[in-house]
Amino acid sequence: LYPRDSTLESPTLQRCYELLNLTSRSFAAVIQQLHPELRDAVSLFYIILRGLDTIEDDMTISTEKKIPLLRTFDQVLETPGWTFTESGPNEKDRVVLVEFDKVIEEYQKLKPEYKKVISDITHKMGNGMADYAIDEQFNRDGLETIKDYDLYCYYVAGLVGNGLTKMATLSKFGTSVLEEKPELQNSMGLFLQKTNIIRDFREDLDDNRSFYPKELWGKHISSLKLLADRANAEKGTHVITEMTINALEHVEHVLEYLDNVSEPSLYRFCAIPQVMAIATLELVFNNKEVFQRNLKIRKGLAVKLIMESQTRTGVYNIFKEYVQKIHLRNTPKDPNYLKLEILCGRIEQVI
Ligand code: PS7
Ligand code: MN
Ligand code: MN
Ligand code: MN
Ligand code: MN
Ligand code: MN
Repeated sequence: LYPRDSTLESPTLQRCYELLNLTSRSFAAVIQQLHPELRDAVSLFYIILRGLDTIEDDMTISTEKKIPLLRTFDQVLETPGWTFTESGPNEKDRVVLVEFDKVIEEYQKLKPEYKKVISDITHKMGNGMADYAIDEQFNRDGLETIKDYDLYCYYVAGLVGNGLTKMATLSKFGTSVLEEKPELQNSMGLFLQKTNIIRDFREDLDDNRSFYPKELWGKHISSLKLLADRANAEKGTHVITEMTINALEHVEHVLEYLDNVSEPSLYRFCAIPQVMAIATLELVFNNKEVFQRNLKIRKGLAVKLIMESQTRTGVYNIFKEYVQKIHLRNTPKDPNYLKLEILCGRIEQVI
């Protein structure tokens, strides 16, 4: 829609866009076609939070070192020249932190109102991540209650929804309805994050971490680690059903949020990740492979979904298709059969 013109960009800004392309599969394309008013601000917002998440995810950094880094990460934005080279060699996005001086330089050139949004959200997210990283119990056995799970997801994703909505309002590309309804903003982030958490079960477990809340898995199995055992696959699928129902509860809010975005490039930016998420949720639902490896939707499917997300009708059709697919694969053998039947039926009514 609005292609970048890199001849107008400084070499450091061009490098920031390379960092964006290196670290994001799904977001890089939609961010780069955003209206020029928002493009640089949203790109830098993404890269900065990617840097923060790289620290959060690095299990080779000691808790004593990690907590203060997370809590003060917003101050790094005011420290020209700051870089961090101590991430473990396996951290896939460590390059962002190695070249963080370039990110800071370009962040400093943004409009003050966009800088304020980025630094506020970075401050809140870093402190939220630290609250959870401190808890060794959480690292080993996952979260306790659904409330803990929702709060963690609010810190790492709901806050992004708040920040992006604020930017949309500042640019006058979002309607005031969005600002008045923080639950809708939160759901935009939580639906993406919860789908990522369900899908990343094995990757996170292999890192000695888990985000599935015990309130949901504890009804089916005595320890999360047992789900990696193929003998427990059926119990595993029951756990995924619990997690899928919990994620699907956000869909009606997501669709309401999208209905209040008017600018076309912002609409695509908001809608495409949500469409990818519902397709991913359908892929992982009732799928024992989640406990063995990281499932990913096929490249060809992703291309098709992106093309269909140009219009509201296209987006609604995709949601309808995947909710119906989940509905059809629901089986009476699942302890939550009835609950999922009712929820899918309810969502299908609003689509
Ligand atoms: C559009 C109103 C600023 C665009 C986009 C980097 C992805 C990485 O990937 O399991 O498995 O390592 O460690 C709301 C994005 C929520 C956030 C959270 C949409 C910033 C993003 C840092 C709201 C994205 C949800 C960690 C934290 O999980 O991930 C609208 C832009 C959005 C970043 C995401 C990710 C969290 C995350 P992975 P993890
Ligand atoms: Mn991560
Ligand atoms: Mn993380
Ligand atoms: Mn601070
Ligand atoms: Mn993940
Ligand atoms: Mn069960």
